[in-house]
Amino acid sequence: MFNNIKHNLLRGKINTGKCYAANLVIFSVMAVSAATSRAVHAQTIGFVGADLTTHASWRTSSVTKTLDGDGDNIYGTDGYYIQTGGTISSAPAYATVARLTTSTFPGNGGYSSIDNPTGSGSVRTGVWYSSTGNGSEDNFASIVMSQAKSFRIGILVDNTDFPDISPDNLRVKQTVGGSANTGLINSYLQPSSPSNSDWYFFDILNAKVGDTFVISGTNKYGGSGPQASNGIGGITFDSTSSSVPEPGAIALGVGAFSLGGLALVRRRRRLRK
Ligand SMILES: [Ca+2]
Ligand SMILES: [Ca+2]
Ligand SMILES: [Ca+2]
Repeated sequence: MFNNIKHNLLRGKINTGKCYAANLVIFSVMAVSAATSRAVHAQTIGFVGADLTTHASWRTSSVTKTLDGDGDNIYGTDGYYIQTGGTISSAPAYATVARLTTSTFPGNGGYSSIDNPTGSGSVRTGVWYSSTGNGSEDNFASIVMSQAKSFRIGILVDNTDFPDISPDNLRVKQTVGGSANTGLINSYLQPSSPSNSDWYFFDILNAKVGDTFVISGTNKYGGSGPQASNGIGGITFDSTSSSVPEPGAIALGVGAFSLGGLALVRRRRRLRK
């Protein structure tokens, strides 16, 4: 008898109230889990902090770097773009990076020198820049994802001879696949000693293939003179862990939805009686 019922259940001939209730609850849990999963894996972008002490020693692992995304005390472990006489680059495996400024400048004696990422010694930095009006927000670079990834970017500023070539605010925003946006983050001469290479870090979490992000910044003293320029010295990439959901929040969500499913089943049973 039992085997017969089980056989018929498997073949879909019997759909008892209990079976319906169980199926509904299971479906409810699956639906909530899927919704929770989508919410947890939405892309987020956030400002992490500024490193105002490492300066030139960005590749020197003996200098502790609490803001390094992967903890090896080397900025740009996954990749980097540094403007010098040309652009020294090592592309990250998970994204394509493009310069969006109108111009590049190789630097001069007043620009900071930093660790040479391709050998010993140091390299003099320059900038990816555009010359625009005062207060203009200019795009510096785009990042197009070729793999799903959570990562941290570092942006090199305050490396120039005229300090106001560096932007006074930075922003990272998503332009394809979503609309995440950090808002403008103050990056103006922090602290007040200029031309010593500062690094500003932003996390991009749960990025998907095809997502596009843009780094931009506002032009301090745009309009005329050398300070009309608005630019950054480079970008670094390091892996970082993605955000994880609060276990309590998920359990509550599933429980609340399941109770709702059970209430619906009970109401339908009452109607049948
Ligand atoms: Ca690193
Ligand atoms: Ca400027
Ligand atoms: Ca500084």
